[in-house]
Amino acid sequence: MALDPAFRRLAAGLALSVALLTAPASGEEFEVTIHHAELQEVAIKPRVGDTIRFVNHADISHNLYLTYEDGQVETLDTQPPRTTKRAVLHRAGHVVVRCWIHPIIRMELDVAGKAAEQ
Ligand SMILES: [Cu+2]
Repeated sequence: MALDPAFRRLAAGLALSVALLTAPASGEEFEVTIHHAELQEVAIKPRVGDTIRFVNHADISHNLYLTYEDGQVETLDTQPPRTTKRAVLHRAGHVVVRCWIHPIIRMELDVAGKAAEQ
């Protein structure tokens, strides 16, 4: 079954971009923006307790989920355009962020242990 060409263009154009926001005492907060752009590497170094804020700037809904290294999955539920979802990183290790609706969306990050543990 062939993908609709319009959808194919849309899927290929979806990307995540990342920005580091302020650093409140309880942990840093990173902003990940979902938009139509070239795929680009994202490099953030979050720690346990940090928050990732996902902002949907695309014209379509997403449904992001995080898969932790131990296999635990955290789903952020349906996210309509121009809405924000937050995920607090509660385990160290490798995390993969993907979208149930658009498998092209994928972001990987490594979550370090808490700073106090150093
Ligand atoms: Cu999506």
